[in-house]
Amino acid sequence: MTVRIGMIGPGAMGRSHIERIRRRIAGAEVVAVSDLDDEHARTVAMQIGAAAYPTSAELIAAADVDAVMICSHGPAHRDDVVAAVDAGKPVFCEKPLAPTASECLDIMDAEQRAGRRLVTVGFMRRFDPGYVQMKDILTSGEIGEPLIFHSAHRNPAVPLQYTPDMAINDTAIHDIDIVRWLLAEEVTTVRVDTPRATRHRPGRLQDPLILILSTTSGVWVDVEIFVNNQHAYDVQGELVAETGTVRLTDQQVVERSGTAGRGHRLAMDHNERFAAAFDAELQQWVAAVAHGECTGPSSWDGYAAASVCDAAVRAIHAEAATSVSMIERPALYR
Ligand code: ISE
Repeated sequence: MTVRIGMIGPGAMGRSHIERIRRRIAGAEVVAVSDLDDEHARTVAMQIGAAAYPTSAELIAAADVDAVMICSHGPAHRDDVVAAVDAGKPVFCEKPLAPTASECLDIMDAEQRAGRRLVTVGFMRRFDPGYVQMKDILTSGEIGEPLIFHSAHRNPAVPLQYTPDMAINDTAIHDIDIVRWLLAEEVTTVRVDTPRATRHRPGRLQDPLILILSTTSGVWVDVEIFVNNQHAYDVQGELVAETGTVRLTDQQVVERSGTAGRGHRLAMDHNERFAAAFDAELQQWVAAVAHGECTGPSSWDGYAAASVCDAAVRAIHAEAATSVSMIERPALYR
């Protein structure tokens, strides 16, 4: 079976997913697109031989759309995810599931009304071979209990429309999710520290930021968010456990020698750094949809990450450690 996908919001991320589906993902094709910018939707549709719909509601209702991918900006996610769930269609929603935990609750309510999981959230790091190996080593028990996790998330630059809250809701959310997934426990408190700001930040953005998280069992996590480092997309992670540590390496497979010395190049964006992870997450989603199943990060994961983000945004303004408040996990997500 070929899964016929309708994509809402084919911006930069959406278009890279379209390329991926056309070139590397088996069993799927994008048959419909819609965008707030109607002309953009028509242009993309023409390029890939899909239908353009003037509204997301019409795309979701289209009889030849089996499943929906939502790649629009975060604030637009909730209504479209809920509409797709109400229509009984599987949804792949790019992160964040929604910018606030309360919007994520609306999505979980829709799934509970439907009586089944239909939503998969695009937390692609869970599919990265480095993080997967780190989790395998931890769960094997070989290095004992986890104690500390150091994370760094660096971007070369961000656009002018990147707002201060996006450093949390759009960037740090990846580190928050990977910590929950790796340690299989929830984050309970968040503090946000603000080091000296780089002169290369646009406007009044606070950059870099340091998040200090602690988890249910007391694991201590530091996350450096630095989104204007001017040189590379650089994601670092080091897990410190009782009898060993596991650290991500850079993903390059060759080193080059020349007049400047010996070394490897660094990735410049998330598509390059996490190419294998994006392929794996989409292939798994397509295969699950084809079998009438729902796998991958759930709405609960989207909600839990958003709850930590809400607390982090409060922590910046309160200049103090803040507790994460979450509802009890509904049975559907246990
Ligand atoms: C972007 O939306 C991503 O998801 C990238 O992985 C992240 O590094 C970047 O900061 C975000 O804006």
